[in-house]
Amino acid sequence: MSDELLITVAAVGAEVTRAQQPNLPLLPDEVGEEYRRAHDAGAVIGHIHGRRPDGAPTQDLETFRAYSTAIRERCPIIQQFSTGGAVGMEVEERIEALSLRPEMATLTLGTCNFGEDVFENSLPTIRTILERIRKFGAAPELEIFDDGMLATADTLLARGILTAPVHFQFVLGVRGAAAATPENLIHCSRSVPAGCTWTVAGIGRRQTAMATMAIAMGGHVRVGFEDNIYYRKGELADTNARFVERVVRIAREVGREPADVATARRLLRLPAAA
Ligand code: KMH
Ligand code: ZN
Repeated sequence: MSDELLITVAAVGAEVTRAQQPNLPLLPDEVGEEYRRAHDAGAVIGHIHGRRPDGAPTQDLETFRAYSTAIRERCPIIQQFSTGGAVGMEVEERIEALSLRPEMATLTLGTCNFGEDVFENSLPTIRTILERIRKFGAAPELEIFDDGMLATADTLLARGILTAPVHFQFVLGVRGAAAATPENLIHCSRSVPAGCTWTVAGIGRRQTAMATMAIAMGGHVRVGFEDNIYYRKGELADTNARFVERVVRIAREVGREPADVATARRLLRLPAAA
């Protein structure tokens, strides 16, 4: 188990609205400041979705260029572009910003219900996204929403389409996919091949409980408005950094320190200097 804790912040997301969370960053300067605050608090990976100024989700190249520049000007957080985008997006839209060569990009390994919608990731879609991720030199983060996606990870690793060690993200608590329970987190963590790293993103009010479990188990943590907007019951968080600060406090209580960016690159096997 690594003593260093990788903290990912998912500060924007594709679904949460300003009406639900008035502090949601949308414009490039707001996004840049939000990732800087989270990085100052201890986050080393920034999971990024695009939004238009009116809040509509977009994976548009120019939006990502503006976000990426605004973040880079302010802090060295490792940029991880979403390739999931929002439900219903065409795959080409989901991956067009990868030409900006982010250090990391997500790769969801299957289709699942997503609230009232369906998050579609057929095998041909997965292959298309993976090819584009490789073309532009990003490291994939395997997004696992349920057990079927773990099975797909096994298959792709066995066929050599994916190669270990690789980084997994367990997104637990989406309505229609695997629940954010201790049993599911243990099951997921036991499924990753030796040498791989893993992170959990607990959705909604399970965010802190899942993060606490992962810290104790030797895993890593994702927090942020994409997954949860409340600091505690009935109290909206004023910034994503609040979640990061809380995770850092919990981690230190059990002897784990937040990793810095250089350590994160080493743990994730990313090239040393971007
Ligand atoms: N917005 C979700 C439908 C990812 O970022 O790669 C998909 C998602 C996964 O957030
Ligand atoms: Zn996402």
